[in-house]
Amino acid sequence: MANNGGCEHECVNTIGTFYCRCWPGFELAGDGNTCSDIDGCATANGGCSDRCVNTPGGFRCDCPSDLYLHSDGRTCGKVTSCSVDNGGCDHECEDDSHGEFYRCRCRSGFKLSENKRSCQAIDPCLDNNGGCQHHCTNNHGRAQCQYIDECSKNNGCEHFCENIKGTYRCKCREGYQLGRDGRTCEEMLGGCQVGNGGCQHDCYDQPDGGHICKCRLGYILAADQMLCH
Ligand SMILES: [Ca+2]
Repeated sequence: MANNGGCEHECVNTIGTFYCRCWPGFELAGDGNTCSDIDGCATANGGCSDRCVNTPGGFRCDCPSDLYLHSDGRTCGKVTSCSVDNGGCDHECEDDSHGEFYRCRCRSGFKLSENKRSCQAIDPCLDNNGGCQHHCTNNHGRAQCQYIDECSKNNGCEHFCENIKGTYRCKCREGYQLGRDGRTCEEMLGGCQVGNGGCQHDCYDQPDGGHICKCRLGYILAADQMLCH
């Protein structure tokens, strides 16, 4: 129906006519079209033992910071012992030697949240790549290692590709260095390419990376191994 039948939320078709319906937590206003939030805190404080907070379409109970919300979502309780609601702990609850609440603990692979009650999974891959050589995936709190050879797919390396922990890097042949893009290889300038290697006449690059100067016929190399006389 055009314009949703004028209904703010839902328009329900019936035989020959229609009516408006609101989402849960809202009620239809007297005009039969608009919906307004039901104040869940208006009746009996929403059943909350302490603070009731009305929200659009719902409401929730809040507790002062030194109390915790019972699993019923209504009652605030002071934690005195693990025997009550597991001390409000998600996983393990520890009493002290007098049988009074001491602290919550989480099973391995989980850590205690800021509220000191609930436990949240630790991503095992954040710690030393989960011990994986290559890719680590968080499988419900356990590290799952995957071998992915990034070098086997197109990686953009100009010369070589080296597969390393969790990723890869490009490498270049001897005499070349990796460009700033981490992919291309640039020839390393040196030897005879820079200022003729300091030679007055001829310069010869050597396989060991060095270079030597030689003089043209009729000249001999000076003691500095560069000038000719
Ligand atoms: Ca409400």
